Amino acid sequence: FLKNAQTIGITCVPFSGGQPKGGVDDGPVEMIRFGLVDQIEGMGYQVDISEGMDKYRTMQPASDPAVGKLKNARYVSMAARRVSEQVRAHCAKGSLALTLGGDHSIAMGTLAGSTAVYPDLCVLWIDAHADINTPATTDSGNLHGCPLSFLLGLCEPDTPATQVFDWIKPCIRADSLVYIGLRDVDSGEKALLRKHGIKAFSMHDVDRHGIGRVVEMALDHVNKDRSRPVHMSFDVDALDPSVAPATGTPVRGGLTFREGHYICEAVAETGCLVAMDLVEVNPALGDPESLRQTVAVGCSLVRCSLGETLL
Ligand code: 4U7
Ligand code: MN
Ligand code: MN
Ligand code: MN
Repeated sequence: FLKNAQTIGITCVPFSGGQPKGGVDDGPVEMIRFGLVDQIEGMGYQVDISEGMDKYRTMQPASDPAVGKLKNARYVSMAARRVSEQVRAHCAKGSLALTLGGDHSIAMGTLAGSTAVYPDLCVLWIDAHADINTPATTDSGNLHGCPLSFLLGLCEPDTPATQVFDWIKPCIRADSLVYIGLRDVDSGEKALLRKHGIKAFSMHDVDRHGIGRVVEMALDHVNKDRSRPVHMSFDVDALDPSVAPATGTPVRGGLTFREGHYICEAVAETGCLVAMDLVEVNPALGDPESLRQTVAVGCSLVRCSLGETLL
């Protein structure tokens, strides 16, 4: 694959169906309003925005009863499928696919799309949460806590959920995934991480080793010689709530402003980034200053991932 794409293909996903709080569907419009497109163009990239903002809201089915414990399953499936087509098209053109969420259930689509073009890519999942609940292990029934179980092929077979999401084929191997930032992992998720030997760097590991070593170890695990394409899925709640307060499931004790940016800079340095998600910015939560701060930090993480701060 070609390192260092010259075009950024943006997919805006104003979608909140993977969790119960309204407002996360306004994440993309707020980041665009903050000037993200001009900022990226100012760095010398071409920007290609694939479609307008309203498509996802209008695709909600009139009736979407729970599928087992899963809420809005049909809506999430339809939205993620559309996202996968957008992201695949961007990647197929050789653009770096940047997806602005929206809640994290949309990663079912972003990774289905990116892996269709780059089957050998590796995944950096930056999050307070592991997002690997299956239809059976989830307590909340919120699909933003489940995308990885579908992508890894860990869902229980032959259930109603597998039918609703039948278009998602397992596309990520357990040894091609690594986490940074974890600090709120459900017991069923811990069992899955152990069972499948999935590498995870929690906040405890960040405290112990420092972010520099953690990112190096994470990249060494999935991308030893820095030759594989990288998809980074960045949930803004990986950051400490003092840095990114406007998000639906904040957890204390997160990454500092610099630690979050360091991850993005180190990924930019590899030249291997082919897709990035920036999700879970919820402008409806908190006061105007929390909103401004969270949107600003989201845009700043994106720019750093595109190499802004490299000399
Ligand atoms: B996010 C949770 F139970 N694990 O499944 C769940 F703690 O995309 C949280 O990382 C999921 O924000 C958080 O509902 C999903 C919960
Ligand atoms: Mn999270
Ligand atoms: Mn998440
Ligand atoms: Mn969250």
